Amino acid sequence: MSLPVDHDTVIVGGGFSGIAMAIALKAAGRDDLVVLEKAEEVGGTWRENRYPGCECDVPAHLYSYSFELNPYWSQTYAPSDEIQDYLLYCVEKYDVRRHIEFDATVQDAAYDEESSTWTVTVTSSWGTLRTLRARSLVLAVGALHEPSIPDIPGMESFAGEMMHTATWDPGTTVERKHVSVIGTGSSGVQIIPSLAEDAVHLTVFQRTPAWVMPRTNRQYADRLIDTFEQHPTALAAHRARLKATSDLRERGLTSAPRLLKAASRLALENLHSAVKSPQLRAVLTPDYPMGCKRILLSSDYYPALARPDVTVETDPIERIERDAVVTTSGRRHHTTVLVLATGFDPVGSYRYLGIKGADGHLLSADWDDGATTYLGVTVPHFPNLFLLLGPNSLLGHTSDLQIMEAQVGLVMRLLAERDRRHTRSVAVRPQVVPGFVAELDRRSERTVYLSGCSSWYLDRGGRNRTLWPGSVGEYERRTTRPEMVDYLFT
Ligand code: N01
Repeated sequence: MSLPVDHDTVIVGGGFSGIAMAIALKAAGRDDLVVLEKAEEVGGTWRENRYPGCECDVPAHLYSYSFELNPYWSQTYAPSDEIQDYLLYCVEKYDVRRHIEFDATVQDAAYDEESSTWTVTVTSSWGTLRTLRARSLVLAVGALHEPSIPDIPGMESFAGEMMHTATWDPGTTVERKHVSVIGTGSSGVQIIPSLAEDAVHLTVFQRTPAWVMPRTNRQYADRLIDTFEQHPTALAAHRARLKATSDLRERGLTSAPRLLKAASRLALENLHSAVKSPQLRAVLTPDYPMGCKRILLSSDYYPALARPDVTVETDPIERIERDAVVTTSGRRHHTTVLVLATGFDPVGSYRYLGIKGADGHLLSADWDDGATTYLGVTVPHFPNLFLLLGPNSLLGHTSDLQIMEAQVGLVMRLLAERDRRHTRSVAVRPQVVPGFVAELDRRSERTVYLSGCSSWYLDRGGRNRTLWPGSVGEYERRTTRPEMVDYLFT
């Protein structure tokens, strides 16, 4: 049965990946598409994360679209508002805005086997509810979208300002306030130095010390920017160099113990030169292999922690009171602003969306025992559904945008093949996926990610269901020449 559709493709999410998907579809003449964005602007994680000090810890020339190189990045690691401006520029340049519906939150989506279409239920902040029918559904909802909020006794009684780093209100001021930060991952390490500058006193609750490498964030000289602007080949060569070294580093960091040892020495030297107190140094020295959690890059984090008006608390938190965070040893840290730098639930976005596929399969139920996909893009029993930057495909220490572009390319190839065969649906064959998951498990065993720490990369069972354990190059090869026999076209 063939049913009329509202759009050929519905894309959920207007962040980097949703916008890239829209651009690729338009370029291929598939412009009957809509991007459903829950907020009032595009940007995804870069629109939401507006905490002081927020920037990208991947060089900007690599953290941008390969098809839209930007000669104007002001410094090696771009601040979040510069990244957001870049994305806004791309939206206008590629005429994507007219395809975006804002204030459109997808509640659920169901696949109809008879018509091979998706029915997507969308709500707005006004409470309106409507449905859209589409042939293909792309979930570009991001892995860093659902904040992970700790369940600490007494949180509801806190009378000051409390926010997660991803919900930081830029109007917040911390001058003359006692601030506490829980969490010392990538977000914590970025926000802590700037809060330390402004607060009367800052208490940092550290559960696990991070490995921190020194970082130099160079301003690009006008002359270099001019060269990049006038000579696109120089700009492309610069990016290619960054890509080559970052891919090498990613591979080395994940599975080359000698390189990791050398990098660990550098990180410890960084700690020694920035922190003079042996007691504080001991507290900040990690006791697990470097790279197991994301390696942090900062040259102002350790100096901030060494300030006299900053306390690093390592006793576990017992409870939160009206105006304090209290540890199990009874220490009471007076707090008027409480910042949760406690990370994200990488499959949270998928859990809250009710995605119902063929034969009664529910994505959240199928993933109850761990998120499984094929190459991070397709899921068995979910025809014409494509994920971007979903589980099984993120990278630990370099630009995820490289993986995302490869995924957009794979989606385009699958759609083209679906058309070429004059079929209405494409889905990964269910029998292909166990082999892929076994490969992920086998290869993850050899990476540093499973070397004895806990991290958001691992699921409840301690398995890596988040990261791609190979190189970017390998991922690009496997998606550029997909094995079409792995897919079912009906
Ligand atoms: O989150 P995290 P994040 N009590 O999960 C602690 C990306 N990112 O937002 O290590 C006390 O890394 C937790 O402690 P522990 C990047 O991909 C990128 O910082 O579990 N502490 C940890 O210290 C990154 O990997 C940029 O023991 C609690 C921290 O909170 C990802 O986002 C910038 C706790 C969480 O660290 C996530 O980073 C920022 C509790 N109950 C983020 N619960 C770029 O520059 C959690 N913690 C690109």
